[in-house]
Amino acid sequence: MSTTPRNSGGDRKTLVIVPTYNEAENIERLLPRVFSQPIPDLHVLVVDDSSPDGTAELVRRLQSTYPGRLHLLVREGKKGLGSAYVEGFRFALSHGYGIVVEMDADLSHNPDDLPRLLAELDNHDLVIGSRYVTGVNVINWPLRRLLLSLGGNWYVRAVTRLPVRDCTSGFKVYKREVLAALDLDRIQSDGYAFQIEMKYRAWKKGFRLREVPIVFIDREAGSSKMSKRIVREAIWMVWKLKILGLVGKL
Ligand SMILES: Nc1nc2c(ncn2[C@@H]2O[C@H](COP(=O)(O)OP(=O)(O)O)[C@@H](O)[C@H]2O)c(=O)[nH]1
Ligand SMILES: [Mg+2]
Repeated sequence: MSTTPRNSGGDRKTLVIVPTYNEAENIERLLPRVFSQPIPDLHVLVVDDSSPDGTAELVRRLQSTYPGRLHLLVREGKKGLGSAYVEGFRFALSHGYGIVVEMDADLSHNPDDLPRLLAELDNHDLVIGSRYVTGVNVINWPLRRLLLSLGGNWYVRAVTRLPVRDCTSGFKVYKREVLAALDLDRIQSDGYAFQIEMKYRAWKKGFRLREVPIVFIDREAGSSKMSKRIVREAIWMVWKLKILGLVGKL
């Protein structure tokens, strides 16, 4: 398998979108690792929900280190991961990015995996960094969290038939065409449900999905924003998606 990045042409600018809520410590460590990847025309957009820990101010200060390549969107109040990504997608589409990456700020997603994920775009439209294609590649999660993730993925596949092992993965690479084909106004889910919804909608539109094995390491700094509400939302959302798919209203 080649690891040559796909975006060698001038029109294949890549945008890595990183949503943040109280990730000052992590974003400072993440950014140099992303920008050191051998990927041409690589930009980052941080979408911060006015984190009380000053994540946005820190990013603003770092902008001079990466002139013109580090973008920041600050929203008023914590509005959720899903809508942060949707705003990021709109930014990507309106600024001519050809490749768009979803990535967590907490270093659970390894920036060194980016070239390997991007290389798969030669033959696919949505590439998913997957914890579950080669066994279970998750480090440092409590057993309860792992069982919730594995059980959740089984449930999503059983209900929707989405042919993906890691339906809730948030490490993803889209070709611009995928985002342009989706009606972003309709995407209102958050957390797990958002990750499932994006994959399901892309699959239903006939785009080619590909899972690439990654190792997911639980965060060392900061705290998780996972909640019972996010799990509940995902439980009913898969039925909503399935029904919308069946009646052709996706
Ligand atoms: N902008 C924004 N980012 C969020 C929000 N909730 C979570 N995030 C970010 O989404 C990413 C994943 O969240 P995380 O809490 O690590 O989820 P977990 O890995 O499932 O425990 C991290 O970069 C968070 O800072 C939110 O409401 N708004
Ligand atoms: Mg995390």
